[in-house]
Amino acid sequence: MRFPVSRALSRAALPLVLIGPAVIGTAAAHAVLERKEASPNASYRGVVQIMHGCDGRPTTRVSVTIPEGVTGAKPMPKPGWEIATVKSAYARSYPSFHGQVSEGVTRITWSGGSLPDDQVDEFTFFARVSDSFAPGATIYFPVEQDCSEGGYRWSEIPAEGQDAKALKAPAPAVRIVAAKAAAQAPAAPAAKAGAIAIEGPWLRATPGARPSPAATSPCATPARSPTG
Ligand SMILES: [Cu+2]
Repeated sequence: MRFPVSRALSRAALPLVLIGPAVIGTAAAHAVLERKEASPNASYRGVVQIMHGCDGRPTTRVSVTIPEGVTGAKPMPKPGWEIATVKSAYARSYPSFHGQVSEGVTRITWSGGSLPDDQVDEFTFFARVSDSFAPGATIYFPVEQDCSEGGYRWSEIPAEGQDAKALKAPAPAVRIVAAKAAAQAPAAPAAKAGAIAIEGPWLRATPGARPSPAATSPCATPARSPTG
């Protein structure tokens, strides 16, 4: 057991060792959402923060996937960046501010800009968190980050009981909490679509996202080419 592991390390881990301090410095950064909590039946301001480029190269494209159950997503324009959206049918219809909705934006992409590695920026959208999430659930907004060369896929979902900090390329996560306003309608029976039902599709949608033990940190090496 030990021999194959050390052989794998000798091949794969050398670049990681060489840039070790840089990895430690940015380990908590990655691509994240500024607001880490949202409530059912409430709007959510999603601010994707890009904290670094790819091994010194500038970020040129940021694309966020809006998960099922998050409706009415709209990007905020951003000077210097072009916006593209993908609209798809939802798995079901959801109540919204203007009646039921059964389709909407499921992906937002900003491209054409150039964010230097030593600067940070934010890419903002608004959406509505539906009643299909119960407090305690976590929803994920996978982010693709492409640079002038290379890129990252922030799409890993922690397994049950796994600490997201252990992931090499965690998907930005938002925890569902009960709305604070006690005056609102009594707690909706939202538990019918609990965490398992919601997280299942993402686990299936990101096969192979779990890193192998010898995988290098995505902060160390561009994980995939933009065309990948
Ligand atoms: Cu990072």
